[in-house]
Amino acid sequence: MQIETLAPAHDRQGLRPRILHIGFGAFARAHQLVYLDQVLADGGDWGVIACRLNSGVEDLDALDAADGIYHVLEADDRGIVARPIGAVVGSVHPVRDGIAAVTGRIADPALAIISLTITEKGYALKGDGLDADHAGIKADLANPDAPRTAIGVIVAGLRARRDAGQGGLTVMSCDNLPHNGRLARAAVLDYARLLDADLAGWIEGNVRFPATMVDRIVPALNDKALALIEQATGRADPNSILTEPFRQWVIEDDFAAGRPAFEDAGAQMVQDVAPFEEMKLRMLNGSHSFLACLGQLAGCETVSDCMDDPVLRDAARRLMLTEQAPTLRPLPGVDIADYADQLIARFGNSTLQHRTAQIATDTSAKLPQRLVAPAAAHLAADRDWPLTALAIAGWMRLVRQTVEGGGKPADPMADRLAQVVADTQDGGDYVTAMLALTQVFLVELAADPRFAAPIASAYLNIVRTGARTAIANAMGA
Ligand code: NAI
Ligand code: CS2
Repeated sequence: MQIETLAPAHDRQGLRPRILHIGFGAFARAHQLVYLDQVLADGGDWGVIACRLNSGVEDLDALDAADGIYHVLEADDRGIVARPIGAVVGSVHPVRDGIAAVTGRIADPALAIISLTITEKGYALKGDGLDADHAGIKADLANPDAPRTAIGVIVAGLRARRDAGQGGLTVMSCDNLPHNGRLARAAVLDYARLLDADLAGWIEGNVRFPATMVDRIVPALNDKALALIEQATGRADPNSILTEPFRQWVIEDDFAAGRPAFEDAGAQMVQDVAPFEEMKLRMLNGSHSFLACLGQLAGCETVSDCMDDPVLRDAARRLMLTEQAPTLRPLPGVDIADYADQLIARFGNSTLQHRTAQIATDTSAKLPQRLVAPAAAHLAADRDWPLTALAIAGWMRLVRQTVEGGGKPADPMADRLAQVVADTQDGGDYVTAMLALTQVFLVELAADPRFAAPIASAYLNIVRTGARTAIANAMGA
């Protein structure tokens, strides 16, 4: 495979710790940091402190040892471009450095932005607000000076910042949640209110929470990608990462203390992110979850394997165009059929090796925005939604198969899911019990037979014929 390794885009003189990125995983390295690196080619002092909260001390040690520099490999079937990224100026980890090192970073007057990629479950949400029964949140509220959740850490840091007499800053969520700015704000404010009403007031007045739509497919690092990284850079570096050439970032222009000129690197700065977010979460992520669950049941290890199967490929495109697109607000300048074709082409990128099992991780936190909300829209409009029903049923089937096989679903609700399987006979009773999970399905929706019946029937079809035939039958109907 042809690999072109680029020279650094800028020298690193003058960078200061102005952004704290919490959740410095695969995606942040290949998305936000790439935009920033490109902005820095024109100057500026926007350095990043890479932060992880629980796992990942070794990765941060390796990053420090490399002076913050790593490579992003942009790959498609034609070749690879390896781009050095030099925006990181330091790292911090509460387990390695102590929590005061993290809150001290937030209190630093140089800091202007806390950006987040902490996964959907990292916000500890229930519905539109904080889940006050969340075990981690309860522990942090009992011991707020030694927080372990992201929300607890952010609020402890904001308290240190207020107490130090510093001004406000911006908390920018870059996770795949609908209205991610509003939800991050709700989680932070709900938590702060439970601790200290004055602090909550200070946060309301001084901290901005812009929404963002983020898009770039960045699979977890695997051995093949590591070998390509070594080939491109001479080092099997755990912080370097393989991704696709495509990237998109739509950002609500609402920052408290300045921001990099992200638009110079191609980001779209807008007043309302919601229509972009909805389009991406439903068209891309909805079909990703469809393929993750049903593709896995059909024996496909990766998304590109799914695209090699005409039944799955055609079904993904049909899901996008007939069951997701009709639920969206039109976006000026976006041709939805072109967008769908582009997604199918991106899914077919075989260099990425994007595992269906990885995407199926945490599905209980993904289904509501990706598939349940569109189904609710179809009910309201009296339209059919057979592929959406199959995707939801496919998740239920995968959970049952995993638990019955002696495994544990990789999901924040794993224990509850295992309990549902243990307590029910397979079939309609099981589907009913799954629909009663209020974290995933709104109570009134689950109680509506027009919602429950298609899912139960899709589930029984998957059990009877297997996932692939169930899809083929639904397509033929
Ligand atoms: P990753 O596994 O490489 O990194 C996840 C990061 O989140 C790690 O730093 C981990 O320590 C942290 N984290 C996990 N659970 C947490 C919790 N409960 N509280 C606080 N931090 C927690 O995953 P990756 O690929 O970086 O994805 C992270 C998120 O980025 C996704 O969940 C999604 O919301 C968003 N995203 C990912 C894309 C991708 O293709 N990988 C594309 C678009 C968005
Ligand atoms: C995927 C996303 O893991 C998942 O849930 O659907 O991470 C997907 O790769 C990105 O959103 C693409 O931008």
